[in-house]
Amino acid sequence: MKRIACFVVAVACVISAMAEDGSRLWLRYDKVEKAVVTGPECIAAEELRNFYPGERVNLVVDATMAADAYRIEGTTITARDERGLMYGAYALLRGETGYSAPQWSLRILNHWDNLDGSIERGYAGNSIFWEGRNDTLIKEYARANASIGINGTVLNNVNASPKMLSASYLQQVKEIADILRPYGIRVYLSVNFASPMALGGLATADPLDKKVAKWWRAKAKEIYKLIPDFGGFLVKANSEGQPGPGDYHRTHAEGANMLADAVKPYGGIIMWRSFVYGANHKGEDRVKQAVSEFVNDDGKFRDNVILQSKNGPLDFQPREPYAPIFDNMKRTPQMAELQITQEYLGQSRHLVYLAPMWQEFFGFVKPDRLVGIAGVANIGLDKNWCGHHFSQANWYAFGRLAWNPNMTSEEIAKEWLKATFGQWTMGNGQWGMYNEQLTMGNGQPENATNHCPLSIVHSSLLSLMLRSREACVDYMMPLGLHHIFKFDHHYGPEPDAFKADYPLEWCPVYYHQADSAGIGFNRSHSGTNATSQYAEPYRSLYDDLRTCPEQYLLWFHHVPWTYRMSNGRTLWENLQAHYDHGVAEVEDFIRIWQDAKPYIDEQRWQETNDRLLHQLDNAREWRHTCLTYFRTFAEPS
Ligand code: GCW
Repeated sequence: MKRIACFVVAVACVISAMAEDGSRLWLRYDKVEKAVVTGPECIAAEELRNFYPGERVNLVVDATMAADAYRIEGTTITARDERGLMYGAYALLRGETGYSAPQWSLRILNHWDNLDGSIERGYAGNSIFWEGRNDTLIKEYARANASIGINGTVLNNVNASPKMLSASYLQQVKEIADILRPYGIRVYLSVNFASPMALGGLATADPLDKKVAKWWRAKAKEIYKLIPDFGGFLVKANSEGQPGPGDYHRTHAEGANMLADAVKPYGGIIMWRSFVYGANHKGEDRVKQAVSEFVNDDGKFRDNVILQSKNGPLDFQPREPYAPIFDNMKRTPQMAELQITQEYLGQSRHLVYLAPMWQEFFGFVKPDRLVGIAGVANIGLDKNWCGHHFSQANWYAFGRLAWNPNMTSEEIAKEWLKATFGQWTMGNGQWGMYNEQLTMGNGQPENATNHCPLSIVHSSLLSLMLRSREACVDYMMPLGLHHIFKFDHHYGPEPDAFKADYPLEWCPVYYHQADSAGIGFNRSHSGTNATSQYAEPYRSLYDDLRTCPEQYLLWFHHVPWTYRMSNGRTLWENLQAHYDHGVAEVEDFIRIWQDAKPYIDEQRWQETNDRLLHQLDNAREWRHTCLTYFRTFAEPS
């Protein structure tokens, strides 16, 4: 009997060791409980005591160190306070040494989570914060964020419900803040500009109305009483139907400043979004509207207001040129908003590693021009947090780039792969430990009973990740095409879509402008002149068809189908070749994944494989739909 029980326990252990549902993210350390840790009792000490495989770690506090920075010498971590020690501890667990300090003090996730638990553009289940709130998960979330340096989170959708600021919800925010605080994460809220009316019963939300300002001051006081380290507000105003100061003929600066004054006494900030189009700009090229709308406000904002802008001037497309608002607001602190959730990049169904896209952006908008960085989160209640196992890499990469935007996509992907798939199952069910030296060199893993080419698996997965974003651009919208997605849900192609009762800026035909003469949106001086919003050298570079980088060609120019491109082939031939290449890439990704099968645990392999097969179907659909439609112009019968 006893023997049977032992056997059952042993089998259960093996099964649980094998069950890999992705819930442990990149934090898949095994408990070793070996190290003696000296220094203050804190998260760093706890993590190292549990997981550091060495014998001893010293934690040293040095008040002269910069905020959040750490130094690792041997097994001594030095930092200004417990938060810095915590970042240092996670770095030591990653195998880092030396000194490191973050680029920005604001490294913030934006959750588009609604109070009913749904998530706008969320593809990984419902919210961990609202309705189905799960405090155990929130703690794990805090730890995961801390491990990559994220130090702030906006808990609710920018399309904000006024209810967010009601006493009962603020109590919940306080409870969440209490869970996040030990991990160095501050809480922020998106606010609805008309809250004083919806919640406070006022007749107006005019920012220059004294009662309105007083209402916000009282609200700030109430919040800070509950949450003394509350970060501040994020505001989407006069955009896509949201209320704002424009409703009272007030400027964005007037609206933002009124809120800024309310949180100022407590050290709070206002992150004011520039994602505004439509209403005041009928007929103007949508990509020009943010600059038109905000340029007169430059220099008029309080010092605790930050303008938050998406990386591109349109809306998180697979590829956009950088947003020229970063060139135009010279006296206003700015933050960039990146989108981790893949709204327009295959959502949680496509494997698309986004770090290369973000780095492309930092190539134009240098990190030191920004005071912070925000990422629209891809996190939900799904077992694996992000829907797709590889979408975890985008959360990871956002955090790592928020800490150090000079890291390469490759470095980050290597780190992530090692941490996430670092324990490989052998084909025969045995486990092999990832070993950097062996896998990055040509050796074989020490304990492999079969010959396991880990280095090959590893480098092919790396290559898959690094090629995935360009592949997505190719099979969706190459050469500068943009926004030819299906209406509303933004998954799949609909290049012919036009609906008279929709704003023109939502219609694909408005963006590709295909006709018998050619394809593309003329934004040069002979078109909408959007190029004039760019600083040199980009203004001239983009304006001239001959110097415009081909990856932005159809973003800035309407180009004849027969136009000869740099490779000597016509635009139409090139367009087809890009779609073909995109599809071929996904076919290759599937081959790579098949080859990796023996070395990946079953569940994650299977779930990723199912998605890759779906991705291939969708890539083919993109190619077929777009080329069939464009052919009607390019090769009229
Ligand atoms: O990309 C668009 C999305 C909206 C989103 C909006 C925004 C939160 O389709 O769902 O709303 O951008 O960024 O405000």
